[in-house]
Amino acid sequence: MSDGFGDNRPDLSAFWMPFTANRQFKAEPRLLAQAKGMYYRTFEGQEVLDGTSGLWCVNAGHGRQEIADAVHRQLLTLDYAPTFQMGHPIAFEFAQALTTIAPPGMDRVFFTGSGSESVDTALKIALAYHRARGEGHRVRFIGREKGYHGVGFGGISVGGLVNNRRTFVTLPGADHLPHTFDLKRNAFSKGLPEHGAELADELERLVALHGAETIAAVIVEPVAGSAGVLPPPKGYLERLRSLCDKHGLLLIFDEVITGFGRLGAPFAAQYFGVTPDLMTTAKGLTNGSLPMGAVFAKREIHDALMQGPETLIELFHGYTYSGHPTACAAGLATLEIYAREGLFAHAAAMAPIWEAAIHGLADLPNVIDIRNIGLMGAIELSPRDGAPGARGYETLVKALNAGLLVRATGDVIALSPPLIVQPAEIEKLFSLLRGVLASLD
Ligand code: PXG
Repeated sequence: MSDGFGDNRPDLSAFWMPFTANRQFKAEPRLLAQAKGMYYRTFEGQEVLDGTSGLWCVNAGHGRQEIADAVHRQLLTLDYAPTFQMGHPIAFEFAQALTTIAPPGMDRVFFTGSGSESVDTALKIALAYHRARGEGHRVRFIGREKGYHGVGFGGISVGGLVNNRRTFVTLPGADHLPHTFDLKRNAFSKGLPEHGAELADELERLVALHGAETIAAVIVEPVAGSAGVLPPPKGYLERLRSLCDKHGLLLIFDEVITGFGRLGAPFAAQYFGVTPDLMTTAKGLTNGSLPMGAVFAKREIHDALMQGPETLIELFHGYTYSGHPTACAAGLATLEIYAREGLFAHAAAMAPIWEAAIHGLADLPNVIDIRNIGLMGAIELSPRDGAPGARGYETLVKALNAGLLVRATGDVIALSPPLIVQPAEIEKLFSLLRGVLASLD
């Protein structure tokens, strides 16, 4: 066959692919078949540098033997056991281990199966917490424009990406802060943009509009990821924290992307020195090896729900796979790798090299902004007249052909390499990308 897949290519028709232009993809498929370290290998055998840690999740790099061994052992020791009114040791062990890297005071952990489930869980915990304290009138949520909080009904309701919302119904009672993207004032910022902390004060307007006593929580990504890597303006998160305190609102950080070392600290909470009340995670929790999420809660929030008769279930919420033993084994092995290899500190050490390298593309045509923080980065391309997203998609395809995996959302090229990345690979990544961007019309 001319496309090189030969006779072994699977039939692509049955798998209805997520967030994909299915017909376009199946006409011209891109199949990743193997992975090790910083590299994928395509179905056709081409080596591809992983510029995106899969989908922001394979923080310790691909094909880690320790994770494979731990999962194998666990599958044969205890493959599955329930956590509803039963328990198994490794779920407790993993939760306990997670508290050693958690932000101060956030030492209670609720396990889920994904980031979307973590978000719905956090929103529900916020409601249950207020109700347990006699403030059941706090039922509204404040998200932010351009926010991405997964695809559950809770997540799309507080989320702020129109394509993820318009086809579906959203929960009543969700309102949104303005986004912080400001090309005019902040283009080509290195790290945190100077301008926009005052946008956090919009929370005052929403409080005045709805009444503080009707609002349960504010949820934001500390650094917006899916919207195209938008680091918060200097001082913004601190202001949000103090306004939430002033009005009795819980602050939820959605750390599904920023968690587990992406910024060079365990969580964005520690990176920014701003502690939320609840924190949603997934992805890097198991190095992307098995699906799992976790919500971290301040102990006071957990304890507020531990009241009433001890025979009663305190929170009517949970999943078949909450604390799945095999996922816990993967997670524990992942945490051990992060610690043993000092990967969070390594990410912090690589961040300045990453920053210099990504901003080195500023001279290329069509580049209208470059953003970076920790080991996250984005290059914003001007849209082609009448064809928004075309330049971004073409970059994705050409980069893959050149041996580099990037993520394109619209005309934003997002990058988030595994934290094991070395300076030579950073150099290679941006030299490949430079070639691709220079070749675009
Ligand atoms: N919150 C945040 C901040 C996320 O980034 C989710 C929740 C949902 O997680 P699950 O595990 O349910 O997918 C996410 C997921 C992209 C991209 O490239 C980002 C995500 C997923 C897929 C693609 O922008 N983030």
